[in-house]
Amino acid sequence: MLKLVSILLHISVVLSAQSNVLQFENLGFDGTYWSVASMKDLYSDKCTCELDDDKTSFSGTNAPLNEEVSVHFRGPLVLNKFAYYVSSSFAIDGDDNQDWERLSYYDSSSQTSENVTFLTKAGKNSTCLGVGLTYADTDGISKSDSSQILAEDTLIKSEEEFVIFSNISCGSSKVGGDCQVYRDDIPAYHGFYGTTKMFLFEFKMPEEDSVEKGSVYNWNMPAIWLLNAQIPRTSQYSLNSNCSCWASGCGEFDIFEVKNYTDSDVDKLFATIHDYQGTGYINEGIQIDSYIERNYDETMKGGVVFDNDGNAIVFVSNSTTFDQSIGADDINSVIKALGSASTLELSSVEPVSTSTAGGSSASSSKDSSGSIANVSTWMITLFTFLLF
Ligand SMILES: *[C@@H]1O[C@H](CO)[C@@H](O)[C@H](O)[C@H]1NC(C)=O
Ligand SMILES: *[C@@H]1O[C@H](CO)[C@@H](O)[C@H](O)[C@H]1NC(C)=O
Ligand SMILES: *[C@@H]1O[C@H](CO)[C@@H](O)[C@H](O)[C@H]1NC(C)=O
Ligand SMILES: *[C@@H]1O[C@H](CO)[C@@H](O)[C@H](O)[C@H]1NC(C)=O
Ligand SMILES: *[C@@H]1O[C@H](CO)[C@@H](O)[C@H](O)[C@H]1NC(C)=O
Ligand SMILES: *[C@@H]1O[C@H](CO)[C@@H](O)[C@H](O)[C@H]1NC(C)=O
Ligand SMILES: CC(=O)N[C@H]1CO[C@H](CO)[C@@H](O)[C@@H]1O
Repeated sequence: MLKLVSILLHISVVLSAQSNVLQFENLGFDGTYWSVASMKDLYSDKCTCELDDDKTSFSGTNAPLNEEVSVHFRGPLVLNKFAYYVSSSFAIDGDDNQDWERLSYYDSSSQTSENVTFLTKAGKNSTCLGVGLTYADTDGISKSDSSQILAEDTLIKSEEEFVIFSNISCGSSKVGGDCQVYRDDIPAYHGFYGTTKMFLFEFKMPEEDSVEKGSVYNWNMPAIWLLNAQIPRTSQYSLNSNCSCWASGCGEFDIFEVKNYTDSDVDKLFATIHDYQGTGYINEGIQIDSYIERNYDETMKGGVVFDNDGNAIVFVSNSTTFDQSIGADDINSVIKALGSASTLELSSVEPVSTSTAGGSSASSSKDSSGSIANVSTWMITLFTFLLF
């Protein structure tokens, strides 16, 4: 018993460890989710959403996060640089790697932008979809009538958000269309495709000094995350789980997220996946228990690499570069130089007991304890620990 207690103590030390590399392994599984089929009466009390009768199936490496994703930012945050890359073949431990080619780019200081569209929640407020997306003005949060890029050093405050999509417009909104069904009063763009893709950021997450504590829910809790691009095009924050594919697990990947403003957590950036791989609890998701330190005063650089072996590697490194092309070996050595990663190997399946849980039941999972997922998380951490 004492031995168990001491092992558990060791685990809790490992659980709260600071790291510069957080790595999910075995990412991707065979599953299904429901896309939205229709949205009606957006601005009346009769507002309704319906999911497609046919499930959308996904499978393979990094699925469903191999689908197109949009990139989301919450303040307090300054985005200095953003870049999106693809590679035809890259594995973090592989030896047949191809270079990364940059397909999208934004640089605040030179006011350069390639293949990006900044959107924000400044549209009309629908009864069941919430506030719609519009083009973001140069401050990141006001409505613009056309695509703009953020002004140099734009600081968004707590709770404020903007999103980056590609500059490729969606075809018509319909089931089976290139962007599926989307809210018809938004500028709708494609997200960023790829099984093997990489997002790099240069950013600041300064202390909140202008919004009063307690006045907003996500006070002093900056974040950078990815959503299946269908989600924001229908509804990001609807309480009605039929208004987006999120609740049925089309995918969210939190790259750098402060999850609580308490003193012990406000400087910790966690990485979390929200889908049903190895968990039945979409709200909690699966989090790597180690964290990256939030640096208030310095510019941070880093990002996430999705490789073709099912690894998703979140890292911060001052050696991060944003060149048009980045050598496979260069990325590998940037990451390797950071020391050993805190890893979490995902289970290959969704739990049987919840595999039939669709959008409608998922919204009630918020209060569930998630104990099964946590036990396996602990065991994996324990194995990692004992191996050292
Ligand atoms: C999208 O971005 C690319 C790269 O910057 C550019 O060549 C292209 O003209 C842009 N397309 C549109 C529709 O803005
Ligand atoms: C949008 O409307 C809902 C009620 O339908 C309300 O609760 C919410 O505060 C509104 N949001 C904004 C930003 O006005
Ligand atoms: C813009 O990004 C999208 C990402 O989905 C990609 O398909 C497209 O090829 C990119 N455009 C250019 C000009 O690189
Ligand atoms: C979602 O749609 C299903 C099927 O039409 C329905 O049974 C369920 O009540 C809806 N859920 C919500 C939250 O409206
Ligand atoms: C932060 O932690 C406190 C205390 O544990 C809790 O009451 C609060 O709900 C948490 N806030 C968030 C946003 O999770
Ligand atoms: C990056 O550089 C800054 C400023 O020199 C430093 O404070 C920070 O610790 C460095 N970050 C990493 C991950 O090495
Ligand atoms: C009861 C409990 O400890 N739940 C935790 C399980 O793990 C998730 C992350 O994987 C946490 O968010 C839950 O709080």
